Amino acid sequence: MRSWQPTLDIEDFRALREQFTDFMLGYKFAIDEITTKINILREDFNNAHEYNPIEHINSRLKAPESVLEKVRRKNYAMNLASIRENVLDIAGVRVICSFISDITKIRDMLVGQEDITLLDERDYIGNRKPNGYRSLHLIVSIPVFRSDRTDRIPVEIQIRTIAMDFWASLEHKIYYKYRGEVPPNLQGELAEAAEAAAALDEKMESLHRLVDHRSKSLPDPVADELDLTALYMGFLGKNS
Ligand code: 0O2
Repeated sequence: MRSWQPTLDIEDFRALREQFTDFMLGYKFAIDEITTKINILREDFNNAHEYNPIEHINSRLKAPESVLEKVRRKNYAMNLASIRENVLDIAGVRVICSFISDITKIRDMLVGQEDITLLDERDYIGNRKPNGYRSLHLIVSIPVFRSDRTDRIPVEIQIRTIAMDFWASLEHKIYYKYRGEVPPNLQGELAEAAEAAAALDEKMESLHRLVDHRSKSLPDPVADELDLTALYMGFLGKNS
């Protein structure tokens, strides 16, 4: 019979835990990178168009136990390589927009960035889920520059309107309250609420189109060549 070696086992366990913590840190950094990118887009878009397409941004790092529970549930191999390849929602970022048209704008601005690779896209807005769930899901990968290496880390980005988010968070609470067995009458009510949320999104979108959001006119000729002397004199208070 194998002898029990508590000291060795604890050391091994610690080493394993440290390795897993380091692995998870990469996902935290990826969230930081994506969040910074989205915040830059938000500020820059606001500056260029005097309009802000992003209401707010949330992020979450899957808890280590939830990662391992998903690996077990999905029957993936219980090692880091398998998690890296199969569990693509460890890092999650949610972007809440006011209007449906903002969702595509944010999507295109992000996916167009040269260090971002689009791995997967699920359009639950064009194809809403049978329960009424709507949202645009992207799985992207982004380089994370660690002190000794560069890792490409996947991040799940969910982009949705305020109405979609309102519906999804309530549905999520109801789903968990009933442990996935939502009674049919409540399912019906949720479907109705999803319809109402979609109608509200369309109404808001059409009202939004009536508002003029012209871009600031860019100076001509090319801004790089503009003579800044007048600005300098203005700062010195000498242009009057
Ligand atoms: P949390 O806590 O938000 O992370 P998988 O993750 O692989 O099991 P799948 O089908 O590949 O699932 O991914 P999918 O459908 O793109 O959805 C994953 C996430 O989208 C969920 O994550 C939810 O955040 C959200 N989502 C998808 N469908 C629904 C829905 O019907 N209602 C609500 N409220 N949210 C939904 P998690 O892991 O469930 O939860």
